[in-house]
Amino acid sequence: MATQAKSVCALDCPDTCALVVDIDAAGRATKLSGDPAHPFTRGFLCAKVTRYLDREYHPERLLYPMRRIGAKGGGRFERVSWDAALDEIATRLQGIAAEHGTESILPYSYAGTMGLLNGAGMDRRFFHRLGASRLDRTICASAGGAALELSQGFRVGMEPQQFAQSKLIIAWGANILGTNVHLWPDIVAARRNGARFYVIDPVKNRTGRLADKHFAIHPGSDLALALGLMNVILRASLEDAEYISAHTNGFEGMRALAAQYPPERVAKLTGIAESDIEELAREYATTKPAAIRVNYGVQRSDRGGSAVRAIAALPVLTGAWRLAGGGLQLTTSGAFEFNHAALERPDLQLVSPLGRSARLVNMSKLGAALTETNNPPLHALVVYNSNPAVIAPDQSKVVKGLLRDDLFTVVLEQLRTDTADYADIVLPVTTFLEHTDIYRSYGHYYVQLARPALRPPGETKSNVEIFRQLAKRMGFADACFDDSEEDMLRSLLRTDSPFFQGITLEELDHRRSIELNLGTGGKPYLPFANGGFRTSSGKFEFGSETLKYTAPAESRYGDADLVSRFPLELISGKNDDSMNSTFGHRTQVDCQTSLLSIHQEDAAKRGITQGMQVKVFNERGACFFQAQINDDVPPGVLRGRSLRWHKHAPQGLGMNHLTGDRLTDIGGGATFFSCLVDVAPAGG
Ligand SMILES: Nc1nc2c(c(=O)[nH]1)N[C@H]1C(S)=C(S)[C@@H](COP(=O)(O)OP(=O)(O)OC[C@H]3O[C@@H](n4cnc5c(=O)[nH]c(N)nc54)[C@H](O)[C@@H]3O)O[C@H]1N2
Ligand SMILES: Nc1nc2c(c(=O)[nH]1)N[C@H]1C(S)=C(S)[C@@H](COP(=O)(O)OP(=O)(O)OC[C@H]3O[C@@H](n4cnc5c(=O)[nH]c(N)nc54)[C@H](O)[C@@H]3O)O[C@H]1N2
Ligand SMILES: [Mo]
Repeated sequence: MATQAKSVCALDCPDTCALVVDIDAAGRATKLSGDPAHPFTRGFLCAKVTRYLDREYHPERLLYPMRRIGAKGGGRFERVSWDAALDEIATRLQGIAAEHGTESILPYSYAGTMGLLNGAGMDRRFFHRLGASRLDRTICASAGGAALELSQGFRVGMEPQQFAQSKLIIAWGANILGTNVHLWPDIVAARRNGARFYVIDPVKNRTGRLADKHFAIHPGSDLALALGLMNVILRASLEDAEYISAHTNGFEGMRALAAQYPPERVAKLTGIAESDIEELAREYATTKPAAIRVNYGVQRSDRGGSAVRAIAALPVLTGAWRLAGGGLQLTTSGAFEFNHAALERPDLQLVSPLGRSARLVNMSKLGAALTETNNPPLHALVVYNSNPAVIAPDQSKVVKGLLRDDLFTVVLEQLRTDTADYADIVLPVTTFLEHTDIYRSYGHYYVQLARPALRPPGETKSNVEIFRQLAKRMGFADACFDDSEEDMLRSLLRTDSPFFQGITLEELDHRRSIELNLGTGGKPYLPFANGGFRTSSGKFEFGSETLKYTAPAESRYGDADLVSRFPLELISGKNDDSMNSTFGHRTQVDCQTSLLSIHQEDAAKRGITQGMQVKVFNERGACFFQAQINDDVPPGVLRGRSLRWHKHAPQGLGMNHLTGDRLTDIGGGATFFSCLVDVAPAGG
């Protein structure tokens, strides 16, 4: 008999959708849809997850443990038993720990699944107990996250449904239709009520095309724009003086800094006309309520952290936080105050051979970590929930590291990714449809639980089970390695946070999705209407002393020598039709990740014509694309869409052969979008 089951989309996306899975009599899923009962999912899915079952049942799904045969990186493997695979891993890790110290072992993971048990659960316990190097997980959101912590003390923002009440919505480096499509209905509702919708983005993507106004800002100059807007607001005395005096610190410094950024100066720094800056500022300050949806695109550049701090100052300056439908959203994740320590057990480091916290290795510098790190050098890498051979910057270095014969690499995966090709041992894992997990969100305030909807195929196991078994193999006797999924869920929910008041595992099992207890009794959640900042001062910290704008070195306005050699800026933003590299197995010729948008002016100068194969290059490497000449980008900017698997790209070269591994100003994040290149016909 056909049935339906509930699940949760585990992909790394702010929307964290509630799913309904149609299952036939043989237990096979026939359809995925958005749960119509979920207040944010509202019964629809994005195009990529609608087709997720192609991936679930892909003929190349990994089903058995495998061991490398032949040369490192050659991608040749033989099937082995789980016992053989786990024994070999344990023996090798023990040997490496004995010879080089436990910190010569590095886990590498990110948000391939957003589930907490499989994303930061038994794995964390395992590596803490082992005394392995700790991974600083900076690849995506750490600059913006750190900025909010410094300014607001707390990574929360507007409830998404409140955007429907806004009268002015600014999507600031936020491709809502591409990466956060479940917010779109609220924007449509607001516009029906007369709201205006503006987009600030160097690229005119689908979201920008649907806006009332699109501001094509120079990449990496958002800090300057925010300072310019503050300049106009303060000059016209449109600030909320009462809110500022009650709830902020450092305002006078901010005023002095903003005074140095009049519109005529900011126009030059940002490429946005003086009159547009003037009007935008006045409109933003006088339209109530006004909302800013800023996404992570803004902070993937050298000055990204400061940019987010300055943007976050705007709703504070105007008191936009006072009203429902006003404020800002970068993330909502800070409200999910689970008992992470009980799940991850950082205390286990004390009983590891190190007896202290292990060193931190920044994941955005993986190439350097594998090829340059000493004391001790890395000798083992365990990868799960991530595909570093594609997604990490400065790929030439990453690949050089992965090719090291004296690096033992284990990869837990669902498909034969590029990273899996470099493994010594590949372990087949379940998908989110096949295991239990619990989910927070970074785009809404619902906590969700998923139980397995489908049977795990072949010999696949979940990350949780694999690390549990590995712990036994390593002789870790601590009781936490016997914990079941239920035990782990209960530990996570053992929290004093008021947000979790009244939320139990039983209730979650029953309802699957529960709104956090935002303490509003059903009224809109206004996190900062009356202050409520969680900085040590309890106030919003303007931090003006750290916010002076200087052009990023890797931009058309930075290092003159570099600019003369590589005059174009490459933005490798998200592809509407994929999820980082998660759908990289698709090789259809229409795959958007092989396209490059270029402006007519830049194309003509280089003899590039429509549809031509082109080579984008800089001092770090090269990558090939098909040119699309259009007005998606202004002159000086190229746009690629991330990310295809290297093995499906010409000469095995991907986007991240071009990007560098410099870190952001705050938070140690990756600077994917501060990237200078040039382009030429591929044949030339
Ligand atoms: N379809 C799809 N959805 C996804 C993903 C995906 O790969 N595909 N990835 C998921 C992940 S991991 C994340 S972190 C989120 C990210 O979601 P977003 O942050 O929305 O995605 P990005 O494409 O990184 O950046 C957003 C926009 O910022 C713009 N941008 C680039 N540089 C600048 C700049 O200097 N200033 C300004 N103002 N804008 C700039 C880009 O052109 C882009 O349109 O999306 C998630 N959702
Ligand atoms: N040039 C450029 N590079 C970028 C970006 C960009 O915009 N431009 N974006 C950056 C950003 S924001 C991010 S977040 C990173 C994302 O980079 P990654 O975190 O590497 O994300 P994905 O490429 O989607 O790969 C996730 C992998 O996890 C696997 N996976 C899923 N579920 C499970 C599971 O339960 N267990 C195990 N073991 N594996 C699982 C999937 O099969 C997939 O291969 O990429 C970064 N790289
Ligand atoms: Mo991300």
